[in-house]
Amino acid sequence: MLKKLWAKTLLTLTLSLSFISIAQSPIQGKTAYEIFVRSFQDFNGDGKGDFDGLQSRLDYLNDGNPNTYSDLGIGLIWLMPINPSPSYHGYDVTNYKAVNPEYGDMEQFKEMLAAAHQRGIKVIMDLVLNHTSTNHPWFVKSAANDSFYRDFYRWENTAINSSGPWGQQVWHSKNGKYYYGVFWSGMPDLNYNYKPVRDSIFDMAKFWLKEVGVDGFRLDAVTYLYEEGNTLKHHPKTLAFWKEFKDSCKTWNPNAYLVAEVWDPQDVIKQYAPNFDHCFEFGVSGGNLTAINEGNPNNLRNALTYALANYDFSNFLTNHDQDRIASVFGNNQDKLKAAASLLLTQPGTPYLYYGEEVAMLGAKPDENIRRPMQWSTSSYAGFTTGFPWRPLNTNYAQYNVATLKADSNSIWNHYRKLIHFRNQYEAVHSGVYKNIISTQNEVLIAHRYVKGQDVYVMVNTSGNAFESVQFTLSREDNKNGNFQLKDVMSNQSFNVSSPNSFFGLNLNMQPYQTRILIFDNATGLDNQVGSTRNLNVYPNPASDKVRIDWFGFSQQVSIELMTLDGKVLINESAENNFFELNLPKTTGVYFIKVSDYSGNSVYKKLVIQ
Ligand SMILES: [Ca+2]
Ligand SMILES: [Ca+2]
Repeated sequence: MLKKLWAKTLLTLTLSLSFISIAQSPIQGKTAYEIFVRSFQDFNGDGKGDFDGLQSRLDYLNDGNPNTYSDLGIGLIWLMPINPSPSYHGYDVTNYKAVNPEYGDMEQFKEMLAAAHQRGIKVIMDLVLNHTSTNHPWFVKSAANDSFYRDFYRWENTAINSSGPWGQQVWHSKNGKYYYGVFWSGMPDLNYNYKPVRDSIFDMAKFWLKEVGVDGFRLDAVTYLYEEGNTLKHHPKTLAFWKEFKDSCKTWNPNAYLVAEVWDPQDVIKQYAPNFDHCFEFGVSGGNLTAINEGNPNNLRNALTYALANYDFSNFLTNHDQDRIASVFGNNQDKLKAAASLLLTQPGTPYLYYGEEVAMLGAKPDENIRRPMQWSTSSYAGFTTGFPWRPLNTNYAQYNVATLKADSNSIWNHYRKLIHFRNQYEAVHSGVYKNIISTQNEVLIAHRYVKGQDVYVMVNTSGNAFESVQFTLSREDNKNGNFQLKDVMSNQSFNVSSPNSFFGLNLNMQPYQTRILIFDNATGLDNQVGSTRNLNVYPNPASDKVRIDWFGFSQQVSIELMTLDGKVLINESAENNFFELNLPKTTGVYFIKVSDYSGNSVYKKLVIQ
């Protein structure tokens, strides 16, 4: 309903906060998923996840069929380090051109890669270029004073007492000399001033893109490559290196995708952004958490405003370096759903961290936020038939894929629904983002649109219920008239009247509720505009039989022929995507209804003559 007084006041505010989306990356529109291979799925029973195990779970992420909605709808996976390494996490590499034998061999990796590509899933791998392991042959030879390899790392003859960016020891002793390692003595920094280092790294990147066929890289700790004197981060040579690295990767594969970890304030990200397709947006990502934790989306609005004005980006809730979001939110499922709603309706490329969709718990130390994936109620949650490399969370019997998949109100189904909605709606994955001011600051409202498509998202970031949230909207085409809006989360419909291209809404919001409103121009039940499910009936009108085709339903459906007042004349079940229905000897207007076990249904009018 239109409330003219406040509608006028809010009009100016609404208009002043719109942004235009910018550059398109090679993975535009995809939803991404971060995987720790060691913890995802063990195939050979040694208790450690591997490439074969990952391949066996690809259908879970995306079965490759755009007409099924039982998978998660993932279009890109980021594999945490897969190179050989003495550590469990792999962020200290011993061979840049090989895969970790604990995960499988190169043939198994390539087979998994091909299986992912068949499903439309792109695969990027972590590259850790700032440092290696002390076990890397380069360092072993360097420490032994090999004439070619000595300068692969930085050595000093005398102890240097200067400390690192966060006050840590950065010079470490070895054989009476000292080498530089910004993170840890076990991770010596490579010396990028020495041309053979740079050449080796470029050669390695070319190998993965051209010979192996990965789709790009997630680049670790990109700010630390070069250091001189007291400049230990953000050295101009570091920025220049990444520009050259990006240009080279694009010549080897024009669709290569590079996403960088720049764990810094937004003005720093802005400096790095042109040298990658994306940087991870720690401001927006942190803003998602504080919005829900504080019931106040102001910081998130500000972070989005800055990011949208300056660069394209990737975002997330938490990653492998941070306490898992289910632990941050005390396993409050409503808060977890609200955070997922923010992430999956935002601009940027959203990254899920594996297990987030089943509310996996985990707080530091790091090993505890990288535990085995929770697949089912069976022993070790279906992760391994052996003994897991790391204990599982004790609550896996309740929080696992199989259990949550069967519960239509679960966090898992919330993620699935939102990802498929995002995949389907260009307005959401690539459209303009316009912040809408309402009478309730705690409710974040966004108008996402592209030409011919409007989506309005409302997320209550607070634990309070609101009886009346009032705001003003317009359509992308500025059309006026009478419309029906449908909330795809609750299936509620609202009639709106737009006499002058603006229309007011007054909706209630439950604690942490999400509403996603789309225009539903249906005059009856037979026109489910924007629905993820639909059906075709032909011929129509028909006389003795009709063919019914449907999509968007999982597995078994029931098919009903109904009278206009809901009386069921025929009820059949089917498992394929079509059915030939013999019609009764009658005439008139009827409904065909297709529905599934979850209660999802679509109707179509059928005229029998
Ligand atoms: Ca294994
Ligand atoms: Ca460095």
